Amino acid sequence: MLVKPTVFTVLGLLQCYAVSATDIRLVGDKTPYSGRLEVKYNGKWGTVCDDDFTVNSAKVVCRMLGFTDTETAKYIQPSVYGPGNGNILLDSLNCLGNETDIADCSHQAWEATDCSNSEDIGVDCRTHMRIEQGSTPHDGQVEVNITGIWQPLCADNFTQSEANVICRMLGYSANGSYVMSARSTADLSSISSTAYNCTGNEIDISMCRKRLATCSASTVAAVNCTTPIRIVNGTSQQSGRVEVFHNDAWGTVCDDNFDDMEAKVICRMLGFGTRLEEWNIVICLSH
Ligand SMILES: [Ca+2]
Ligand SMILES: [Ca+2]
Repeated sequence: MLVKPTVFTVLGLLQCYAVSATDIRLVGDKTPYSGRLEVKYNGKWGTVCDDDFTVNSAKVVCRMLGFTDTETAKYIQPSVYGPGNGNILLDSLNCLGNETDIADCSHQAWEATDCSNSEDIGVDCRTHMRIEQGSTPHDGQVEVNITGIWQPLCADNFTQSEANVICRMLGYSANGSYVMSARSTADLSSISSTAYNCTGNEIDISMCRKRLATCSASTVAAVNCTTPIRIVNGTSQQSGRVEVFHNDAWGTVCDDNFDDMEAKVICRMLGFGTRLEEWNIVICLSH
């Protein structure tokens, strides 16, 4: 049977080729939001020189890493995250800001450089968030700063998933977060017009799906990021074995290195005063 050659021609024309993006990463900081910029070329990781590096190049880096609010992107002086020990792979990298890959930006030939590792550039991609007006430093109204102005986040469909992401961004365990709504005196125009739908695993709120918020001026998003903790099986409400809530279950705390300092923190979290401890049984004293 004859096969019409045009079929092959059409299939050939439709064939797509995957264009692979340049591999990049941020290294040398204790958070995943920032660090020394490293790039992979010919199978090896190396750094990027600070010559000609602007905020527009930082925006492209953050976009490549999945941060969508690139307005908050900034570059960080080389001294902050320290020098890398690999080769300097890019010099005079200079992006317009709208590129989707740094390889598309202007730069010297790969590996051609007159820089030293003391010029290795860093980038910070984090969205700026804070919690305000709470009853403790661990809870309060959620505020986001993308445009240079702090704006309360709308409580529109604000759930545990979004609270998890926000608590993690603030340096808390995501397991401790729960949702509250706060009554706010903020007027509607001061509230962020963006609402977020997160899965809960994102490292930054800008990685969540965004939509236009439907907002009431009196209700804004709020979180409590305190780690859930309790003491059980003691002789009173003020003593017992320490348990923390993690991954939807209560569990215990090992006594290794556990001393008065840890007990003091736990009693304070439970609203009690000073403490005593013996093994991992904590006894809190009333004020
Ligand atoms: Ca330089
Ligand atoms: Ca140079």
